[in-house]
Amino acid sequence: MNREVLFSQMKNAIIVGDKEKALELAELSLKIGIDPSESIDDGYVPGIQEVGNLWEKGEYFLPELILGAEAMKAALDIFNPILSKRKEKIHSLGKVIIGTVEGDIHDIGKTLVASMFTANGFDVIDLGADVKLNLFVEKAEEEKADMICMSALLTTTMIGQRKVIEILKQKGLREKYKVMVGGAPVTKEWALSIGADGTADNAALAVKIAKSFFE
Ligand code: B1M
Repeated sequence: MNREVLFSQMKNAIIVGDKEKALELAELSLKIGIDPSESIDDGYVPGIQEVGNLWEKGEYFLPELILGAEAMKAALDIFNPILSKRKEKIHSLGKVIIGTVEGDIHDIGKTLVASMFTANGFDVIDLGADVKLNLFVEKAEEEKADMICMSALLTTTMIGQRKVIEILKQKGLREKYKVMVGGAPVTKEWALSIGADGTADNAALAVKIAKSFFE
């Protein structure tokens, strides 16, 4: 099958929330040798973005949003282990604590970023979604991490990123860790205003920036 057709079918599977189809196409793409990153970036992500657009226009409601997300997760569950296994280096580039902040259950982008970090030689501790703000700091201390990464997809939860940086400052730990923030509503201006070390609007850029911190 032509790859453009395949990507468009992937996109459509997410838009209509067809989990079986999303899975089937993910497996097919691997069988015919398409790189998982391409399928994610050119097929599945445009699909979930369109779901978001339709929801914003009032054409989709919560059930459609959930079906789209479940189809997306089913495909990513096939790709994420493959991305994670592509370790570029034997020695770890650094230890990363990552999670989506408290009050926010969006975890698709965060999981993608975590897989890309792993693939590129970082040790990753993924705390999941809806992570208590103190836990980012506690785990970083406990695990002797190098970097704290926080994802937020809601304008109402972005504030959690700032609070974690404040907690670090209160405890005199701010200089001990690099802090990266991300998620669809996060801008460079926001990252700068809260005193984060960096932000990225996609997983590949997140890796590039993280590498620049430690290399
Ligand atoms: Co929600 N949702 N959602 N949702 N959802 C958004 C975010 C929204 C923009 C939709 C819209 O209105 N267009 C909107 C937020 C509006 C706002 O705050 N301004 C919204 C809303 C309102 C909600 C609810 C409140 C709906 C409700 O219940 N009434 C609710 C929130 C519940 C909660 O969290 N408390 C809700 C729920 C859900 C679902 C559960 C149905 C599902 C999430 C399932 C899941 O994640 N397990 C869902 C989904 C799927 C979306 C959209 C459609 C897609 C998000 C996604 O997965 N994108 C989203 C619309 C959109 O974003 N256009 C939307 C794909 C993913 C690969 O991209 O996460 O941006 P993203 O990650 C990227 C980059 O941002 C970056 O790299 C990733 C990969 O390239 N990145 C980082 C991410 N984290 C990073 C961290 C880094 C660096 C880079 O360093 C630390």
